[in-house]
Amino acid sequence: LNTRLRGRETEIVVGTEAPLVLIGERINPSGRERLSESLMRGDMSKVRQDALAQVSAGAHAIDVNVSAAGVDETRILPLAVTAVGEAVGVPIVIDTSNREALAAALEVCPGKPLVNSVTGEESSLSAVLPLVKSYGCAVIGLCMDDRGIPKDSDTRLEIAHNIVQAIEEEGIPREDLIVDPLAMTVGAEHTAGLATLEAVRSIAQELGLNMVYGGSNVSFGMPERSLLNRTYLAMCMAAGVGSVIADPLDVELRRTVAACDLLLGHDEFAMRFIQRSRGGW
Ligand code: THG
Repeated sequence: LNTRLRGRETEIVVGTEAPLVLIGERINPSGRERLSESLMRGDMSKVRQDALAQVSAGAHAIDVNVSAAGVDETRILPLAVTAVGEAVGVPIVIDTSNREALAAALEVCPGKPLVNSVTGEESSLSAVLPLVKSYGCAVIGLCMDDRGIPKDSDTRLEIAHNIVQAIEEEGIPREDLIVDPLAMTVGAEHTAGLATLEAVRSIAQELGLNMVYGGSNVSFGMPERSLLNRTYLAMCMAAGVGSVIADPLDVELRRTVAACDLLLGHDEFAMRFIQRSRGGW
């Protein structure tokens, strides 16, 4: 199963048999005061710079999230999406829970973007899926609904199943859904990593769907974040995750991705691993 995304210049494939797709997380004001301030002023220079830096480091797609107190998302998200589309040619991941902002961003977004995201709630499905259908894009389905984020993997699987049914009823092809099993921090609940990993395994086995997750979530509030993030990514890749929203400027993460791609048989003749090793990553 392959999910195709397109930017202004490049097309990428998310799939269980393909190398990991790294989606740059850095255009997100949470924890980034300077980005927040520039977004409040409607200044897109930092957004352009962050997009370029991430793609130069090896990001295959760019997540764009402008949600912060004092930012009018409906006005700013389309500006940010336009700025990223001009700065880089890779596919864009439109990260918002605001429907008006999503519609405005889709109107200006080049290529075939990934909508981040829809949940299993009826109100979310009925607002987001018609937009996904009419723009012909792909969508991330979060494994949560009106009951919140499930602690167990069975309920996550059940919600993923409900979302598949809803997208098929809407006439959206199955390959245009990427399921997010929802990674949570081990700082709040020490079994959170295990629960999400079990959800990854069962969604791969039972539904055979493509998956993505927030690669920095698992370490919120913890020391050694990079170590936790890259170790968890290796586990998730082995369990069948095809893409991650993470920090491409983290060189140790990039080394882990290259190693996992090779060890999982997704790097023929070890070409990319050897090339990157020679190039000093
Ligand atoms: N699933 C989906 N989308 C998502 C998430 C998810 N989008 C948002 C988030 N989770 C993924 N993105 C981030 C972006 C940044 C951080 C974590 C997740 C992060 N930032 C540092 C902080 O807040 O401390 C700041 C980094 C810096 O200063 O450079 O941790 O789960 N579908």
